[in-house]
Parts: sequence; C-alpha cells; structure tokens
Amino acid sequence: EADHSVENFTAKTRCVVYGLMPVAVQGMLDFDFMCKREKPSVAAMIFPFSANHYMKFYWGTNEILLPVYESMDEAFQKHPEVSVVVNFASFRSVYGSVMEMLENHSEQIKTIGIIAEGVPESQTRAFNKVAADKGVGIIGPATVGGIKPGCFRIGNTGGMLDNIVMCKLYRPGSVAYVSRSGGLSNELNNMISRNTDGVYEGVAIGGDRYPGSRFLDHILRYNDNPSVHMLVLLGEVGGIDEYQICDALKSGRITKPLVAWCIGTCASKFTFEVQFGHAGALAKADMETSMAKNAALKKAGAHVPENFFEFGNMLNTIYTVLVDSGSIEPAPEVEAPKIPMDYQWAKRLGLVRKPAAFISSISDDRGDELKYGGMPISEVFDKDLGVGGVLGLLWFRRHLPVHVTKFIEMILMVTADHGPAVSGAHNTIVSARAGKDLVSSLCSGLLTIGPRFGGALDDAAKMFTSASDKGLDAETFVKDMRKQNKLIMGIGHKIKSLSNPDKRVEIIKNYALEHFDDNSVLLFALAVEQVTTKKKANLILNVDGCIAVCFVDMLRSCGAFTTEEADEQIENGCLNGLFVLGRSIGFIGHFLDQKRLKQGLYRHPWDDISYLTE
Ligand code: Q5B
Repeated sequence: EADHSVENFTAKTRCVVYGLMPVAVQGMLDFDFMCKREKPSVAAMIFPFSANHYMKFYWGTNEILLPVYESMDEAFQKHPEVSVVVNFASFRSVYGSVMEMLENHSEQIKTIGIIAEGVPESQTRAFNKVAADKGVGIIGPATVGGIKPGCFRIGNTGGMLDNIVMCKLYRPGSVAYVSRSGGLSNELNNMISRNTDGVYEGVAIGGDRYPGSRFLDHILRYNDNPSVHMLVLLGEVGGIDEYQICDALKSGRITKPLVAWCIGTCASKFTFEVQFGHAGALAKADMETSMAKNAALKKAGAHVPENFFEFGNMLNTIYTVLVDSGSIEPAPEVEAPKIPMDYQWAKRLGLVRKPAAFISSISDDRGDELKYGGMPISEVFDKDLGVGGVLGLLWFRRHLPVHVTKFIEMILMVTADHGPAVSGAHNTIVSARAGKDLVSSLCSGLLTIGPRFGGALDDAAKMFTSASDKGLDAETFVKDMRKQNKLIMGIGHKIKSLSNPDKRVEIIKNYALEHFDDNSVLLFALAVEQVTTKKKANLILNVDGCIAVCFVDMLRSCGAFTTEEADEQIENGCLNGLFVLGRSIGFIGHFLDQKRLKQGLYRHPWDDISYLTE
C-alpha cells in the first residue's frame, strides 16, 4: 500500500505561494474564476526578501489585493485555512524553505508542490523523508504541479487560459491521470478532453529520480475516489515505479480501468543508453526501459496501446465501453466561461489597440540596449559624443557636429557657477543650512531662475533675433524698447560692466565668431551693447544674452536644423534649460559645501533689514 498522503483538492482548498510569481498567481486566480470558485485559491504569498505589502490581481474584471508576507510564520498564522503551499523557490533555496515549512507548520500543511528543477537528490531525499514522517504530501520537485478542474490549479499547470478552455479544464470529467512531465501532462489534458468527457484530476509528479510522491500514490487516490471512473498513467523510461502499478493491478488493489503508456520507447533504437530530458529519464537496467515497462503493464492488465499514436484511440475505446456499460455518465457540457483577456496578451495577438497616453521620441529603454535619440548607448561612447553630444540627442534629437557639442559643453562650463552671492546659490545655501536635503536645496535655488537672474536667455534670443531679422538698427531697437518701457533681456549686469568685463562673455563670443558660419544675431546684440553702454557702463551684453544670441546663430547655421526648426527650439524654451542645467552643477556644489562645512541654521541679521513698521 503506497502512502498517498497528497490531499484531495476541493473547491475550498487554499494555498500560499512561496516566491513572488505574479503571472502564475494571476493564472491560478483566472482558473479559479473560470471554475466559479467562491474564493481565490491563493490566500497569500510569502517573499522573505521584502517587507509585508499587498499586490494587486484581477478576480474576473475586478481588482483584488493579496498580502505578501516576509515571514512564513506570520503567513500561516494569519491564514489558518491554508493547507497547500505552491513553492516557487529556486533549486538553491528550496531545501531551506521546505524544511522550515515541514518543521514549523506540518500540522497545517497537507501538500507542498515544489516547482524547482535541479534540486540536489540528497536534499530531495532528506525533505521527502521528513514529509513522509510528518504526513505531508509532496508533488515535485521538477514539476509544473497538477490540476483539478473545478477545484485547484498548481501554478502554471494546464498552460495559457485558451488551453484551459480548449481542454475543458474548467469543469471535472471522469478521467484522472498521473504523469511525470508538465509538458506531457498538457498533452494528456488535450488527448483526454478529445477522447473522453475530460479530466477529473491530473498530477505531474516531476522528472527527478526521487519525486516526493509516486505514480502509485496518485493512482490509488484516484482509484478510491468514486468520482473517478478511468485511470491514466503516462510513465517514461527510467526508474521502476511503473512496476508498483503492475503489482497493484495484479493484486486487485486497482479496480478501475487503467490506460497506460511509457514514453521513450525509441531509446532501444540507440546503441547506447540515452538520457532524456528529465534527470530520472535514463534506463539503468533492462527493466527500466519503456519497452519492458509497457510489456509488464499490459501483462498486469492495463490497457496499453501498440504505440503512442494509438494512445488517444485507446482512451476513446475504453471510455466508450464504460459509457456503454453505464459505468460512466458523461459529465454535462457547460458553457465555457469567459475570462477577460489580459491586455498585453491580446495586444500581442493583435486583437486590441488603444491610443497611448504618452508619446515619447527621445529615448528608449525597452530593447537590449538603452538608446538616446535612436543611438545605442554603446555607440554614444564609441563615438565619444560627450555631454554636449548626449544633450544634442536628447534635447534636439540630432547627432550634432563636434564644434556644436563643444559649444554646448562650454555653455555648461561657463554657467556652472557664479559664486555664493547670486540669488540661486544663496537660496540653495540657506536651504541647506535649514537642514533640507540635496534635491530640495537644489530646487529652492533653481526656483530663483527667472527674467532677472539666469532666466533671460529665451527672451533675449527672441528680442534680438526678431529685431535683427527685421533689419532694425541698434539705436531704433533700444529706443523702441524704451518707448515700450521694456528692459532688453540679456543686457545689464549687477557687477559686470565696461570697466569690469565678464570673461565668460568673452569666451563664448570669441568661440562663436571663430566657429559659426553666421553671427548676425550676435553682431546685432553687440551693436545694441554699444548703444546701451553709452547710457550706463553696466548695460553690457551679459552672459545670458551672449549665450542666447550665439546659440540662435549656431542653430540656424550649423546645418542640423532649418530656420523654422531652429526658431521652434528657441520658442520651446531650450535656452533657459542650458542655464538651469549648467547652474545645477554649482548649486549642488554649494549644497555639498555647506554640508561639508557643517553650517548651522542661517538667520538674517536684524540690522540688515529696514523695519518700516511704524
Ligand atoms: N536698465 C540684470 O540691473 C539686471 C536694462 C536697462 C534696458 C535693460 C538688469 C536686467 C535684463 C535681464 C537680464 C540676466 C537686473 C542677468 C544673470 C546671471 C549672472 C548673475 C550674476 C550669473 C541688473 C539701472 C538702469 C535703469 C534701467 C536700466 C537696466 N537693465 N535698460 N535694458 N536690460 N536686465 N538678466 O544693475 O534710467 O536709471 O531708470 O534686468 O538680462 O542673471 O552674476 O549676478 O551668472 O549668476 O540692478 O551673471 O540689467 O540695474 O535695474 O537698477 O537699472 O539701467 O532701466 O535705468 P541693475 P537697475 P534708469 S545675468
């Protein structure tokens, strides 16, 4: 008598899934929903590598939350109704997790399904022994698990939902099978559904030499179950478990008709022993060959076809006899339940489409390699594009010429900082000293960038370009602006003047004059500076203004943009972006500097504030 301690699953059986396997869990829930179970078969998940949290799943069209526990103890304590564990631990960690389950929770657990392949045989034998002593049934290792229509599905058994529907696994039939392999159990689901009234239950015991439960455990379970009318065994080359079935047939312990076949009969065509896919699929003696086992099963009274091609016909023949004799009343056909199709799957099949909420055209991380503006990141480095080249790809979707990328880098360098006294650096410093973090302090600095400080580039570009394009002379432009009571963006500086020129402006201007094919907007701005500095020495073309006009000339003349495209970039606000990007370097520097110097909270001195309160 085999020890068939694997429980009989019911529509109330509940499990915990060990490991984070959202696709498998969703598959189990979809199966449950198709079978019209009242509650999902999965009560919770255990994942020791993250804190307790919830994960979202579908129950039909509704969304539900399932808890994920860090601790096995807590999971079993919170879910006393759970009797099954579907263990997705890897072959490296499965031993520890199974032993913990057996040692601490064997009173509660009736069955453990172990999916991992490649578990060392010594470990499998060790936990099998403990499980047997404690009366816990094991399915696996190295298996997809098993399925009981209407009741319970272990993990991914039965495959995709369309396969479950095709094989009618949403409602019980009269035929119960046991096999070794998950792949072949799928084939059995298919054959049984085509040639009989369908599967009552099927278990794949796993392909290792020492599976936790054996063919006989399940065949006897099925034999003793009044709802099962026909038994199916799909054995394979290697091992001698099929002879236990022969003995049980011969002794009359198995009373129901059994259709059997051992695959791997082709092994005899080889002149040497063949190791098939499973670790246990190797004949170590003549009696372990499929030919020998098929002959023995036939002799013992099983219905064994001539070859595997005849297997389906044999199922049909025996089933028809049982129906004709009144032993089987065919399971009623029920309408195949509708399960909403997973959107990603339906999309892959070309069945649905929907407008995307976002469109993006600058970078793509979906393939093997990150791409910037269509260029793989390795090529960005092979071509030594530098920060300027990357900015060109991400901001303008252009592979810009070297003299342009160098210019962009120069802008970032000259705008990187202008001392601790400017508005943005000041704010960053005050925030850092108030104990704020880097991002907050940086943001507080960046938020000062505006028309007066660092944010004059876009408007400077627009003003100078428009006037230059109209062919205005500098005097008229300055007068017009004065009449309109408008400041000229890009003109004027708090500390820089004719007598204290801004070196940064010199650097940018000279580079532009030397490298760009057209300097018309810059030359117009310099003419304006001649006029404004006559009024006041600090009304120079400032760093914002100089960068802005040179950038317009560069965009328009570098060959990578049409004039319209260049103007659109300016309109979109890319120039202020250059100052923001460059100055972020300095603001972060100021934040780190304050932290390094351990500066305490800043409070502005009273004597530096005029109190006009009276
Ligand atoms: N007047 C920059 O003003 C500043 C005039 C003007 C015509 C003008 C001012 C201004 C336009 C915005 C601009 C970028 C506020 C500056 C930068 C980055 C930085 C900063 C740093 C860094 C300075 C005195 C007289 C008045 C005004 C007239 C002034 N500006 N006329 N067009 N643009 N510029 N911002 O010195 O007759 O006496 O009433 O707004 O380009 O932010 O280092 O600090 O790297 O961090 O306070 O370089 O020029 O002069 O306002 O007292 O004016 O000049 O109408 O005339 P000030 P104000 P009047 S670069």
